[in-house]
Amino acid sequence: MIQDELSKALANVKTPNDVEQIRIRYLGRKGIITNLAKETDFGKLSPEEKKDFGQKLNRLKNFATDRIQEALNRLTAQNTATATVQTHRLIDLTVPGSAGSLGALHPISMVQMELEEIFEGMGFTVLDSPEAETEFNNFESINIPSDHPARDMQDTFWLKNDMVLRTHTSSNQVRALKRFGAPFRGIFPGRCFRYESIDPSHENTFYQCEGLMVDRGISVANLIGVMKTLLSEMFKREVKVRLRPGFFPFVEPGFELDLNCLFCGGSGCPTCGDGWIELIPCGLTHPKVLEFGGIDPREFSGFAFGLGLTRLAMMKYGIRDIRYFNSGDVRFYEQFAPII
Ligand code: FA5
Repeated sequence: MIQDELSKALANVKTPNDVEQIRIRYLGRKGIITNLAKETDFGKLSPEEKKDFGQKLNRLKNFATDRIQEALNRLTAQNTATATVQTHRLIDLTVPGSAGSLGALHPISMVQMELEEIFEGMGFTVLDSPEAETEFNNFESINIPSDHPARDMQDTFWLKNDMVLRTHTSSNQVRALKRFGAPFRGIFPGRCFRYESIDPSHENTFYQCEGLMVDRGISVANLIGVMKTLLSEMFKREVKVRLRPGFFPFVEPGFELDLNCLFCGGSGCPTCGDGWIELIPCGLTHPKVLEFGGIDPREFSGFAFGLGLTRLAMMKYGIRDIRYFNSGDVRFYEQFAPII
């Protein structure tokens, strides 16, 4: 029986191509069912027999067409189910999802942004500045000629083109005065470099934030007022500071503003040594610096400070060793990532 043979053949198909081969074998131009009509001598049949043969042939064609379509449907359903099972094998929906990594700002960037906001609130402009400097800007313009002993305290990296990696952000004082004139109020945060023995509070690459204010009648009272505002806003609490004389060729008088160590409360520890962290050297701008900047020191006076930004970040976040900042240790940085 053609029906039985067809059904048997379709039961074993594995792919749509197998089904197509069977379709061609039975219903194709020279297929078994198609040939039935061709091989029959209709002339010898009575009208009744013709009608009967035609109906049987049609039923057979419909049977074959339906079974073939069913076989195709079955294969498609099987393929979809297999694909679904495979996908589910790859994606285990019961495993908790892994949170995307957002990254975090470096603690120095966070402190710098906070500083900028505080100073902007006091009317200071924030200025960007180059890390590779001329010897003139880094030393001479701020009253440190080549034979001055202060140069020994700030040994640095010299470039082949006679530029230096700046040792401090004070290198911007005269540049800013020349460009903006007086009155002036600005800060220059940035990276500095020194040929330094590294220990818990000294790095060869660290950040400072310079501040400069020049106007008529500026005195030490203005300097202290600005420093107090800065520290109370930064630490959001009372902190103990001390002001002691300090020498810098570009200020007169000069001071060291030290912060009472927040780790040991002033008793002394590996981070601070004697209970105080040297944080903000400062003073009234030396008349020579004003002159280098094209400002008349008889009309204007000013103050400047060079805040140790990296050390401020240490105090703010309780980081006991400065070497973490440049360590590249992700575990350190991750602690500053927002919790999601
Ligand atoms: C200066 O660099 C002066 N230019 C600061 C200044 C500016 C004085 C304006 C007066 C007026 P000093 O070398 O002390 O000064 O450095 C300033 C601050 O930078 C220090 O108090 C300290 O907090 C930080 N600092 C200096 N050297 C290092 C270092 N190797 N590692 C980390 N922080 C440092």
